[in-house]
Amino acid sequence: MMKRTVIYGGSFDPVHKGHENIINNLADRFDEVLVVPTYISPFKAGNKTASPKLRIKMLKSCEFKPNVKISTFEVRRNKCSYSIDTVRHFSSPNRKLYFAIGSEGARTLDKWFMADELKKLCEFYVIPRPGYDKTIVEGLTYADFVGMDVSSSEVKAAVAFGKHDTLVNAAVASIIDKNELYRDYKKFTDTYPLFDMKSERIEHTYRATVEGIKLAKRYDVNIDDCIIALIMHDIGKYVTEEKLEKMGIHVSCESLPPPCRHAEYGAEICSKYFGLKKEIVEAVRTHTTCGMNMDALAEIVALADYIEPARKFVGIDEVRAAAAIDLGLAIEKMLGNTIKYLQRYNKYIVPITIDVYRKYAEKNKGKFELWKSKK
Ligand code: DGI
Ligand code: FE
Ligand code: FE
Repeated sequence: MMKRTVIYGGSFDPVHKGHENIINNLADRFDEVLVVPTYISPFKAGNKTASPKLRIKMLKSCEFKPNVKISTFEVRRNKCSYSIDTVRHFSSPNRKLYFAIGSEGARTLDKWFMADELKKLCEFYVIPRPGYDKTIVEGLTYADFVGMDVSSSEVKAAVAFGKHDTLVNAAVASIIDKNELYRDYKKFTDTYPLFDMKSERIEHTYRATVEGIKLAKRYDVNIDDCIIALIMHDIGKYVTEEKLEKMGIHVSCESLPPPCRHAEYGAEICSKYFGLKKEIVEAVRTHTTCGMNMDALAEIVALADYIEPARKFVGIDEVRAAAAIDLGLAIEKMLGNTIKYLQRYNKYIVPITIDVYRKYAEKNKGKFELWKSKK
């Protein structure tokens, strides 16, 4: 009797509810599920990455169905494995092997090491992620379920807000707590009281950070930078210039309307107090008014702040839809809305905001006609 066996690899750093959901779905559809955590170089370990021992401990603490097995094959080899090594290891005459991959993997498959050999040994089983490219690659099998929209990066950001227990099961959360895993971003949230951050603002910041991680993945922007910039984006919201002066941070924003000053304060705090790199500082600086030379990181920070799930601005759904297609298009829509809103309430509009809007509108001219006509 041939056993239908599926291999599901990943760093599981940490295993979260999205993985558990996928593993249990696989367990319903295959005779055997082999969960294979990857080796991670010890040089990468530290606050951002858990040791192999703990990653396996977290996996073993999950309640999987009896046909799920956790394999230490890759971890034990003490070096990075290619998929071909793992597939060869589990090949046997009484197994029909499947190899689970995400939609991203499906598109890049041909570039994989020994792709042709791999295709002879196993069948690829694609698990689409929600919101991802829906292009179907021919010759691959697609799962009849969709993965959940959770990622390990979100768990790491959630640790800084004490919210990881919503994304991982209770046993995994307690391993994270006991071993003080993933505390990297906590040094930023720990300073919130110093800058008088209010609890609603912290909730908004967390939602914007999660939104930013999704955009960073979608647009291939450094996730670590994106998390830090969003955790810090509103840090200047409640501090006064006097307080900053006492901390040795000199700022003067008289030319800016009061609602926009916090971005400038935040940027100076990021630079002078935390010594953060320029890209992050500038992303914080431009998050409210936008700027003429925004990079993708700055675009994501401004957008994630604007479209986080609790926001209810007029026209926000169009900005959300645009953000799934193109960052520049989404910025144009966002600034269009903001300018209309400020005009309606007769508020002073910072000239740069209008310049940036025009720049993006010009750049997008003639593009996305099909998308716009569907609206
Ligand atoms: O800090 P958040 O509330 O999360 O969001 P934000 O940094 O985008 O700030 C939003 C506020 O800034 C909102 O009240 C609108 C205001 N704003 C944005 N651009 C301008 C502006 N206010 C004035 N007066 N002029 C602007 O150009
Ligand atoms: Fe803000
Ligand atoms: Fe904000």
